[in-house]
Amino acid sequence: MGYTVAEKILKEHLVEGEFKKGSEIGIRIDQTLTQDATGTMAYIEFEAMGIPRVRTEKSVAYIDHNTLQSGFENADDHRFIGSVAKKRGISFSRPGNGICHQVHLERFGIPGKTLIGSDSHTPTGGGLGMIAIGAGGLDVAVAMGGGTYYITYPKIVKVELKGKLSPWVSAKDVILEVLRRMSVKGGVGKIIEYCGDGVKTLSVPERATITNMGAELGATTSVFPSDERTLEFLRAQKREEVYKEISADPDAEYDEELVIELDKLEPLVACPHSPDNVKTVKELEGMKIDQVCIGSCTNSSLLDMMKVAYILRGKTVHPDVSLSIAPGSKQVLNMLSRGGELSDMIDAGARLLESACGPCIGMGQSPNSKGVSLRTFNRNFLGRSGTKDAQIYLLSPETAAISAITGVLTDPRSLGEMPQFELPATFIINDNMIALPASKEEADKVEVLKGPNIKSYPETSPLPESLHITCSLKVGDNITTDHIMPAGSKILPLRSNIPEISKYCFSVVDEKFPERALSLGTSAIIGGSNYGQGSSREHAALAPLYLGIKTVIVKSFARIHKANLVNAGILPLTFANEADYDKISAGDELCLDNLREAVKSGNTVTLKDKTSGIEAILNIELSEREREVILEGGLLDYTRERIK
Ligand code: MIC
Ligand code: SF4
Repeated sequence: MGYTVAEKILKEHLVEGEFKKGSEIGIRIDQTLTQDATGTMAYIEFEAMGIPRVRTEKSVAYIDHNTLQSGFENADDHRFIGSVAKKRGISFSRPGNGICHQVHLERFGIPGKTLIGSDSHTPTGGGLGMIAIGAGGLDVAVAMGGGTYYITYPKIVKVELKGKLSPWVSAKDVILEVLRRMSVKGGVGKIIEYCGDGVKTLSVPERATITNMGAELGATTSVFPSDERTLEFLRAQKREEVYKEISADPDAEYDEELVIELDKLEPLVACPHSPDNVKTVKELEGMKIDQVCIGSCTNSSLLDMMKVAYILRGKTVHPDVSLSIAPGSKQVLNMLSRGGELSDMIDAGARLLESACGPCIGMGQSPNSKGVSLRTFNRNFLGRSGTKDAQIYLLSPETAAISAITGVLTDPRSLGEMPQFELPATFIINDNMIALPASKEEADKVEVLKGPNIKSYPETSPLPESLHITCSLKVGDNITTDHIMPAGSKILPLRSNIPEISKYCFSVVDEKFPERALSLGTSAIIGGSNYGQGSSREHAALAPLYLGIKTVIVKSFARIHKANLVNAGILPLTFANEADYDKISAGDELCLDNLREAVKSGNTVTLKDKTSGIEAILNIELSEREREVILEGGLLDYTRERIK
């Protein structure tokens, strides 16, 4: 039997376990990336492990999320990360150099390599034929120390792309179509692998848009083959020496199949408040809009920006609309400047933002009350923009740009004939904003600079024999990490300070939760299905840990969040019978007896609800290794004992 692209790369990196769907495998990690909002915690954890220097082939620390610097906190974090990077052998992409995924694709990604990043959109690297996976900061810290990374051996979904996109229909529409068909839960436990004759019609940045937003499917990752288009991109980046062809064997077997006829696709839009709530632009055409934001790690490549500039050329942004544009990297910005496209944007009245995440993570540009905002981003969760009653629509740069001119949602196909947009044969290569680490000899002299807002990792404790606790919160289905631990300009600067950031835990759902949980001492959360979807932020586990949450009992979990709970030593449990969810209420007294024994060797544990009198069977869906981690009180304690 032949292998798929994903299987080939995983096989080459396999260090533990066997290729059996659903079982845990351990893989060797070649590269890591961090961004600043998750990075400080990852480096606090790395420092706590006591390893002098990273053991990966390449580790890069990016600054791109927290760049508003409205107080000292962000600048202190940047300095902290920069100093750890210098000391520990990590390249440091300075603020202004661009969004981690865009820069990594341009400058560091290598076909056939494995990458984990403390950001859920790390699968962007799949556009280059990498196995690139989003993970919690602690997993990344362990991988930096040379430790193995564990995943459940995924199912592989074949997405066959046929034909060629019609004019003004773009890569964003491809992934919106996949989301429409598979939903935000459809990718859990799966790798999405693209193939078919349509693949060669897409350049690497277009492929990267598709793999990037595969994160919204809940997928482990997404991957494209590495072919002549990959070589063309690497050559333009003056990195052709890292090229390696990788394609699926003709007799490779897949677990599921999906066919997308590119010619038949039309411009699509994801409506509030979920990336899978997809409609055609035609269905909503004419909707009045207040804001357009172009950028983010999904759609900020040079190709995207060239199309936007073309559409804006000689026009003026509609008087009722605010248009902001954030090119994805210094390289993109510089190319736009050299090619004159930047001037088209400025002339049209675009508000230029720095090359960073910005409005995507609620750092500025919050829409007006009840505002309708069109964004080329990947997430439109409730409140993420910073305006709770705003309506956020996700779409392609082409649809965004034309709508900014007309003031209403507009189908870009109304632009008529489309010119050929070609990537340049060479990009401007200038890595002067990537600070290299100190040599081994010099590293000792480098001081790690910690600001006053940088606090230590919360206290953990081994799993007790039994838990007699109160249910401090009950929530419904599809709870995102933006519900659990919101971001935005007020809260994001607190990412290095768990006691402070915990005050906002679940604040969009129930402002009283942190106070209540703290006064209870220890407690449990009950949730519905796909609990913890979205970001990789381990703060969505560390804040509950600090607030005394011992277990989270839900219908089902999203992958990264479940791993983060285990890493934090919080026991994730699922209802054997989903109907039991309805029988438990917030405030109920819950008992889990003989818990250590059950976690050690059982698949279930019985929950007794002393308030309602019911009993419910809960599944313990953990690997051997995860069981040990939980019993010991979390991955930090577990790793300290083992990695030396
Ligand atoms: C996001 O898009 O939600 C983020 C901000 O990039 C997160 C990471 C974070 O919360 O810092 C992600 O996607 O993992
Ligand atoms: Fe940054 Fe947004 Fe991408 Fe997250 S999704 S990495 S916040 S640009």
